[in-house]
Amino acid sequence: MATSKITSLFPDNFLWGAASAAYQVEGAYNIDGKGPSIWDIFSHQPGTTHEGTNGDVAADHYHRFKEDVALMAELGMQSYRFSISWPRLFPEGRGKVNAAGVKFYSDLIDELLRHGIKPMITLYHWDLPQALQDIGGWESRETVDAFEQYARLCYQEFGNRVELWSTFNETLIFIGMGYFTGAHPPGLHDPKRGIQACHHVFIAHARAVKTFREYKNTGQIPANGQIGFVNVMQPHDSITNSSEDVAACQMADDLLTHWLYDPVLKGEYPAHILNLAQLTWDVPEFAPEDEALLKDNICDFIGVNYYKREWVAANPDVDNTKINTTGNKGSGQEFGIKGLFKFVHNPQSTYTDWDWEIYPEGLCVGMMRLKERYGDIPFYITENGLGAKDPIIDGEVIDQPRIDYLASHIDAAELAIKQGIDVRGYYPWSFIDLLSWLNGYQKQYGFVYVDRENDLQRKRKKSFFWYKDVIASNGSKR
Ligand code: BGP
Repeated sequence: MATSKITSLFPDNFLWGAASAAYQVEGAYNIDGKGPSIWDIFSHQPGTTHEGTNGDVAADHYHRFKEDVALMAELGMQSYRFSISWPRLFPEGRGKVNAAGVKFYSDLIDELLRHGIKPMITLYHWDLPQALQDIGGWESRETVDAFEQYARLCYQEFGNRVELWSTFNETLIFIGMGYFTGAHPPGLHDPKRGIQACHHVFIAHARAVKTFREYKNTGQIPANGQIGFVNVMQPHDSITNSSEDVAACQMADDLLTHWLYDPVLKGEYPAHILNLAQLTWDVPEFAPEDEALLKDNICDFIGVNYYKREWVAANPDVDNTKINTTGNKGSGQEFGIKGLFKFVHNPQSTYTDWDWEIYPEGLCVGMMRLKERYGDIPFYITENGLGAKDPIIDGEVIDQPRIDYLASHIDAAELAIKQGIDVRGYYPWSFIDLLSWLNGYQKQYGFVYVDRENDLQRKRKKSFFWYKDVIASNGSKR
């Protein structure tokens, strides 16, 4: 429940923000010289997304960004996390630059700064240029070269105005769903190819961090510029104390957390898992410079996207990956990798309509576990939120469950600070209602409602007014 306190433990320079991603919010998918991304192509194929929904129009933020930034300012947002659409800047993924794309982001950044809102840029939130997928996507080293070219352009064009950058958003999802479960593009079920693609992502990240520091050293990016990596933070807990379940839980942690955090925070893979992958599939294959690149380019901060924890059990039988994309409780299946682990429902827990456990404490526990493994790194909570079909009562969007969800997670963020964790910002997902990749527009997350029946008109939800007070009181009123 929302509570009122006299003071909070959030430091004065704590950043209260909100987040979005280009494909989910911008629309204008084929406007002003933008090239197609893998999501433009994938979502137009029948049967790939909920009822064929796609980001062709999304919230039309591309055309309405001034109105949206005005709403952000009214909300009191101090920072806005958004991603750049790579094919809007490079329609072919590399080579010729699309000046109209550069102008769009330049104008957006200026508009944010004019309103005192710090941009936090994500370079890659999954919309790979299709032209690069056509040459192998993340399986190809050419995509790594192209990413560095793209990152360079962004630093050159926007670096003098933007302090906070992250390279990638959530390897767990775009590699996991792209190469293991097949639910995201490129729609494969091939661990060997997935592990190699993921390795190239880490190398692309390391090269972009290296280039970033070169720009900083020459003063083209200000000295306070920071670059990080954003990962899913999904704490795993064993459903029983049996040694089988505990071992399965450890395996889930190793594969889904340590495999994806170690390369960017320690500059290496967990040795025993690397061994296993190389024995089983002969990947990842290292180029001569890879090892040093990873070691020398540890990032400045980690962004954590926290929505839920998973309960884990041993898994002798289940090989399912069908998730709930309807919002009807219980409509997914148990997720599992046979022989390794599976995720199970805990009847004692509370779940959303999409079967995601609501466990606010996990936000604190997750960061504590990461701190234990990686030491004292700065954290930004780069996503956190409740996906729901919001009730409209007498024309007002009364999203009380979202307020309760966010308030309890802000409690957990404050507890983390109390435990000595260096948490520097909080970016609920999402600023505005936008496309959910596989769930369409029915799964809402925003503070601002978009009336899809009525020319995409914006409307402030109940949570908008609540979050405004949270920000104004630096978290003490919630
Ligand atoms: C994260 C993504 C976001 C966003 C969010 C909510 O994994 O980074 O882009 O979509 O999850 O997920 P969903 O839309 O599937 O509910």
